[in-house]
Amino acid sequence: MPNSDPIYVTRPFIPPLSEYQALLEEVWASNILTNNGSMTQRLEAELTEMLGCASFTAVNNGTTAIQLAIKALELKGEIITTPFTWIATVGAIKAEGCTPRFCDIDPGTLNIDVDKIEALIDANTVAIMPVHVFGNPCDVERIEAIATKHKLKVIYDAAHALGTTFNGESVLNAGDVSAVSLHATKLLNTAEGGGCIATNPEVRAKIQRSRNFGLDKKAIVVDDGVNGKLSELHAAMGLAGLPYFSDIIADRRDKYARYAVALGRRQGIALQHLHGDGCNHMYFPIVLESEALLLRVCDVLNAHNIFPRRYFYPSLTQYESSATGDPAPIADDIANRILCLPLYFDLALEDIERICSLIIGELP
Ligand code: T4K
Repeated sequence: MPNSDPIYVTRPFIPPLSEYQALLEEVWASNILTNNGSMTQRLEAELTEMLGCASFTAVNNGTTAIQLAIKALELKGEIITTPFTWIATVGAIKAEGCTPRFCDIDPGTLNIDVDKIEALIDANTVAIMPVHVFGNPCDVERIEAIATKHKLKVIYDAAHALGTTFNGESVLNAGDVSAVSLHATKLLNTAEGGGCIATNPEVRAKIQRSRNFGLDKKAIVVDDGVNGKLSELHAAMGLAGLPYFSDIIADRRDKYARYAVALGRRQGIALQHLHGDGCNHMYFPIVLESEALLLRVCDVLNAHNIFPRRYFYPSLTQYESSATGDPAPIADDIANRILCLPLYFDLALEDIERICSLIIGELP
């Protein structure tokens, strides 16, 4: 049945309450509420196996995951990222005492423009932090080649990329560390949460210590740390959602395709160019030919109780607190014209049809 309630850009996937309750009963019986209890350890083990990634260290959110990655790699200096991202990317870099530098994006994939990275590398550069924007995998092979050539670390802001693959493998295995988000709006959620995937066991061990104040197994402070732990209640939420993850991904792929068939090849709309076939279809962005058209589309959708979101608007070059002085005209332009349409598990197919018809009615 078409939905008469407001339709937002997303809705969390919420597992059946009885399945969450069964896990909470185990938590109650154990008396362990946090500090790397059995729920957290199970979530880490099951995610590692399900995703086929090198490891998974659960933390309290995706922003902390980026900060812990920077800490573990002991970075001090400039980190090249893009301004077409959530403010958390830049906030985490700055919180760790590093300096963000902006590379422009590719107008098709919306990811970092790999051809423009080397021009930004100088003696102060310590790392590259590309973002898998909307779950679309970056060109990880070319980024690795540049990092190796210039002896730089790579941290992927993989907040959107849980379940994304590249060349048949989890994209989370690329780079030195990938930082994911398990926020309520993500494909698998722990309400708030995140995780670090590190391929090197020493880096992984450092992240595990740093999320717990930098303490080692004897409770001696051996690393720079924070409180980045995931609670058992949050971990249980993730465990309750895990059995549904493959259904969620399949549902996204189907709904994404329906949007793409209806809106692709229309005058006035461009779709994100997917890199390979491993995108998890976390969001459905459309790039409209002008901001005026975007505002008209928003008005008509809002009038029908439908609320898409302007992710990521504005470009982070536009905020005084995040601007780096590096120009990024493509990111600035795209940020003004991009709109993420509603896409989530409970979204009715009739609503997708309705959203597409309303948009098509506004096109030139
Ligand atoms: N890097 C990137 C590239 C990121 O996109 C993010 C976060 C991060 C790093 C940092 O990860 P975390 O530290 O957050 O784990 C949301 C999320 O809060 C944020 O996680 C996400 N990216 C960002 C792109 O979007 P808002 O402010 O847009 O969320 P909000 O509350 O407006 O929610 C959007 C819609 O979802 C609402 O209109 C209704 C629906 N909703 C939301 C929540 C939270 C629900 O139905 N239920 C809910 O519980 O930031």
